[in-house]
Amino acid sequence: MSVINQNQIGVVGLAVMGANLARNLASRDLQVAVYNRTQSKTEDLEKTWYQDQQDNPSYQGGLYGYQDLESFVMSLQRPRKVMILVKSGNPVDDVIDQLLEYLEPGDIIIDTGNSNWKDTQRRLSQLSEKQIRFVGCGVSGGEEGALRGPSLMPGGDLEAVQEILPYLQKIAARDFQNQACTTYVGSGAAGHFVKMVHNGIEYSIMQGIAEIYDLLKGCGLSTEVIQKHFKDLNSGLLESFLLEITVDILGTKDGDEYLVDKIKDQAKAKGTGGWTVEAGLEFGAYIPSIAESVFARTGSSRNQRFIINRDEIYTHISLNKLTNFEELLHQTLDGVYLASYLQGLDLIALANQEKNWGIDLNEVIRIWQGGCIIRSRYLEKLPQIWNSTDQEFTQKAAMKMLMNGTNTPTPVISSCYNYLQTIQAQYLPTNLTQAQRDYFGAHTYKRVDQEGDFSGGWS
Ligand code: 2AM
Repeated sequence: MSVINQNQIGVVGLAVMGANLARNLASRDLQVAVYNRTQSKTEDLEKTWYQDQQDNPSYQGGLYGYQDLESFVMSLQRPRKVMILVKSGNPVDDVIDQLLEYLEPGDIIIDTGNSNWKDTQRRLSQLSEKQIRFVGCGVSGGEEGALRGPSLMPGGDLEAVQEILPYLQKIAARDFQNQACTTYVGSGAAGHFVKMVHNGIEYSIMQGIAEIYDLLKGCGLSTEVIQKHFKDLNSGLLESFLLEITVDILGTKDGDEYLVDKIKDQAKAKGTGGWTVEAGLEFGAYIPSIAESVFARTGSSRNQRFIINRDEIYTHISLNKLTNFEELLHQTLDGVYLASYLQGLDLIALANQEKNWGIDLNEVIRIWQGGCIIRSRYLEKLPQIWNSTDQEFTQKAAMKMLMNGTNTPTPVISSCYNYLQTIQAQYLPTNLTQAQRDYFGAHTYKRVDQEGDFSGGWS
């Protein structure tokens, strides 16, 4: 295929995410050019698309593979729109450099990978010098989402985003009002920053779910019964993607046993959770359960030297002493979802304030309602909670009660509990901390009864 100036959008990088996004675009009647460094992937995708068309004769779009980058770029309508989906880090810069040989001023590069927001900021300014318009676009939903409808978080050059938004709207998931789960998130690195925080929230909720699973296992319940509990939990505000997949996972057998029981407990991470914690430190955001969830994965590779039989030292919740166990579980997980979302929103709000990205948090919450990993019914109620000033987070009582019944480690449930307690505390003991800092280092303190900075006065 070497038609010039014909395709509406191009995709570079055809591993599963890139291939699925390209298929999604083509299935929405768009003419899509595709290119991959290793040509066999381009050919595989062409075959898959051929099959897609056989299965869906109504498809009007096209997907065209190119063997070299030049003819790929030349095949695109101007201003050219090129999505790149390669490994984050140096490969993104490599591909951008290669594209620059053929792109012209006004063309648009959309980085749909999981790039670090600081790289996005750097690329924006480097590319604006060359009059190439750059969009850092967060994508959530995994492989299935990329194919059937992800949540798309584009940020950067406003006009460029407005030009690609009609395409993004076609391929995105739908929110609770059936609107596309995409919007102009904000200027600069807003898109990738919001995606990163999404992942931080995801880590925290996932670890919270794992801790509930651990508590239920500790009670001596079978996987079948635990699955039933998660089915019940997946209702009301907690109706969510992560609980849906947990139910599926807990129902999956490998031979006579459950597959989950055959999986090693060492959790891996690709880095976005850690980046969120770094950003929390940088912007002064209070995100304890996100931090705990990142360290819970690190901690799962604990030093085997110290291992002892946990069944001998852990105490468990006695189910027969609790009449309202299911309600306690529901309230506890509710507290985890709430605290995780609030921490993420707080971090975005602080970064937004400092960077002036112009992020509308209600829009962020809306575009997370469909397609993405942290989607849940909670997101319908979250704006009301986020914008309110007077309400008590009643989940705390259940969280406390559940944790009191056991000494199983619950880093995320505990930190969500502490988070909710802390943000609702009329006063904290940090007056003493300030006093100590001033006592040994003359770091000064503020007084409740007078304006200004004070030091000394110690006997
Ligand atoms: P490949 O198939 O040739 O390896 C995810 O790894 C995707 O990123 C793949 O499509 C991969 O191409 C692509 N990729 C990784 N590093 C790259 C680079 N330096 N240049 C171009 N594509 C790259």
